[in-house]
Amino acid sequence: MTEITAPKSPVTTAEFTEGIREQLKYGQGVTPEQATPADVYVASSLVVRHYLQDAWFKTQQDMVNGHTKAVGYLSAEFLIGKQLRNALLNAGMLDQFDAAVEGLGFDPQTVVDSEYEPALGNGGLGRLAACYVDSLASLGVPAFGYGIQYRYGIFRQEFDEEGRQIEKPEYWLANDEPWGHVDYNRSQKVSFGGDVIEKNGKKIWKPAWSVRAVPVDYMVPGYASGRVNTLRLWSARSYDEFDLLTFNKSEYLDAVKPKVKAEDISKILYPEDSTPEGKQLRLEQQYFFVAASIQDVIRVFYPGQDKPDLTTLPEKITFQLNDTHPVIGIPELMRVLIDEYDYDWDTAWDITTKTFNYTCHTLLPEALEVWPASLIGELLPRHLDIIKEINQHFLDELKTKTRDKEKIDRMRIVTNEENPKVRMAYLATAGGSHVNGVAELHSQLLKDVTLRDFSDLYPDKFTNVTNGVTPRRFIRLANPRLSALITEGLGTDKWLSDLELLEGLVPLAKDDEFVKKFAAVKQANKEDFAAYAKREYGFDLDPNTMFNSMIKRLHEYKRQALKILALIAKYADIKSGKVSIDDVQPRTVIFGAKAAPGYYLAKLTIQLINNVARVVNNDPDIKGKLQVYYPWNYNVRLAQHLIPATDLDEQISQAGKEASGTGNMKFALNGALTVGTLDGANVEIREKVGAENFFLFGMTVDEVEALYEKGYMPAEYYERDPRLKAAIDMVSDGTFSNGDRNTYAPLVADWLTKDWFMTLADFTAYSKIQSDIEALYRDPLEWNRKALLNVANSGYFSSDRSIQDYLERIWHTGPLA
Ligand code: AZC
Repeated sequence: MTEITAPKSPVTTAEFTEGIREQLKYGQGVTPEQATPADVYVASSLVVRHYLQDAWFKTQQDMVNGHTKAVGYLSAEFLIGKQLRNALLNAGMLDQFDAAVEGLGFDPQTVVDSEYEPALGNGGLGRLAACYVDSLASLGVPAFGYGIQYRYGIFRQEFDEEGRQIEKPEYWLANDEPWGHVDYNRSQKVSFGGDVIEKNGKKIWKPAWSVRAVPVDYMVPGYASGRVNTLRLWSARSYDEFDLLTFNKSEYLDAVKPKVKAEDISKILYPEDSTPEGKQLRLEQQYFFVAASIQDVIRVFYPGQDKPDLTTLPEKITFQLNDTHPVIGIPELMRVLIDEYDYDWDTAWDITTKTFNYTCHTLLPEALEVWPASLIGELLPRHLDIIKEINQHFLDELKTKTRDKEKIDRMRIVTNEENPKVRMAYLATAGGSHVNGVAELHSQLLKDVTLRDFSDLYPDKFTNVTNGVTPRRFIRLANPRLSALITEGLGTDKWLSDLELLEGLVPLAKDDEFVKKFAAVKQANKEDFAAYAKREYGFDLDPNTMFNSMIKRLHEYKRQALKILALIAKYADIKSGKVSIDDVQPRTVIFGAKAAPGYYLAKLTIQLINNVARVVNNDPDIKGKLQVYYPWNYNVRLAQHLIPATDLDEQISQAGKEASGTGNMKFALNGALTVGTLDGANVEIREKVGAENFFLFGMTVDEVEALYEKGYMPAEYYERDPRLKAAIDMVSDGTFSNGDRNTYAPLVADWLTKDWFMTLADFTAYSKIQSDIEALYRDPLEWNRKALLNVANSGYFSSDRSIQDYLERIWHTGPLA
């Protein structure tokens, strides 16, 4: 007997149907006969909200009245993905929805697909934040996600005739957006600019302009927890209405100017990933959402109090800083405590350091934000004062801890130079209780390299929390077939809230019949994906080939170039007759990746991939055995379709560069085998699933360091491996640019003279591991056995486990009673 623990539905099918009818009538103003799937989507979403409302109120009340410290997850990005199906699942209304919608004559999938995906994030960091709010609610931990409701999310990616990336604005709010509740009555004022004056020894900030931060609230229903948390995304609105008295026609543009400026703050997400652009607007965005959130917390936890006792703040909430983007919150809380509530410096510092913690998501030094002090001074003059004072106190403290002057100098929060800079990662480390990396290896490297001086002097601050992903969205919703098989195999669906139960599948890997069922699930998913790719992109994928995916941001360190060069080498082998086409194992390679709009080499790599696809897919000599597809505009939806259909996934970053990766976890949990380097969470995935179930290749962190040390000469590798040479020559000779030898010249020049991430040095090892991969794939039963063991042993990578780790190691709080 299978034990089903799915949440009890708060609604019957009849009630759901009635709810949709009501919403269509009074909300959308249409009859069920006139309604489109988009209307039904909006109506259904409102019905879900309606039935969640009481649980939402209760969660808020328990949070404020109870004694459980809440979590405030401060993040510039929340890449939440489509909401409806996820909310239905978590709240236990999936069946009622399906039945109600069908009863009204609509196809549930079409209705769900009408939702516009909110793309309020760039990649891993934003998606992680979304998984974490899901897990917090599912564990019943009181929490707020705080961020920005950008009007334009990450750009929509298109490809032009030449295969180049084109960025189009993504106006996701063009239609009804039933999930976000705009709460004008709980707005906050956020100010900028101006001067600081001194009066009776007290500093007073006289800002020059202000914007109104309006909260837009998203319900975050927990899975089967009965709890509903809040994701509060701030939208910037103007205060400055037209000055009607001085208004006349010629001044019209001047009159609307302040409004344009204020509302620009939440207009657009910066499309940078791991390479922040130091722009004033970005700092405005950061301060905007953090300042509004801090005021909001005081409003929520100390309602109606003029003189709240803010020394209790660290008992009410703990703020997690998701990377350096919200770090301006540290001087902001200091300012609020000192300037607005009259606390002395030491008390304020004590409260602040107890309230904040910082997660670092990178190892690339250039991705740690550093702001010119002058810019901060212009925009936030009082904060610059406070930062300088924090710096001074910090240096004084360091002097009591070490006599190493150089070390003290290296640790300065504000640099000592003509145009001083503020290092946000250092400010976060000094101003918070804990600092964590996002995988074991990453946290170790943070301590040993990136923040070494800090970990020397403050070893107890440093800890690790390995990332995780929500099994609700990435297994149950994305892969219903596998979910059903897991439930069948385990005899319970409890794994959805206790993912380590997947271990119960280990013995079934010895059962050939079960492995065959598992293989059939994968095959059906591949067929589904082929149909989806046909429908959405016009691609003709052959589901009887190996599906080999590489989906992630396009960045040199992730080394899409390694994948495409290996592919070209294979193509060259066939073209030159070195390899007979009859011996080629059929493979479909699928890329998904956006590049930052200003990232030249990344964009050129996209162009190359698209043109390799064009040439290879259309070459009759290849007989369809090697196919390359690049579905444009990779997003959460595409991930949910592709991951369950993938046989082999690529995690091939240069060792020591990928902080964690979370795609790697989603793939393992969906029964793909990984080819990867010893980087980020790959290390832990390999440990858990077993070395024999993971295709490892490439240099280690130490080997990479040693090679940098020795002096890396990529051209030597080009000369040494004839297949690598053939591949690069093919890129140069115009094969993939209609004979034009200039198109990829900058890329080739970079590979041969710089190759900062050592793509060439790992090429030979990467090519070699392909024969192991192909040998195994020829034996479907063994391949699937290993894939099943990946599923069975990856339960650790649930975001529920990550949140448990945060609770124990950093937040020191737990579920509401
Ligand atoms: C990413 C890291 O590159 C990735 O390795 C990690 O898994 C993920 O964060 C979540 O921790 N970093 C970013 O996405 N960074 C930015 C600025 O977007």
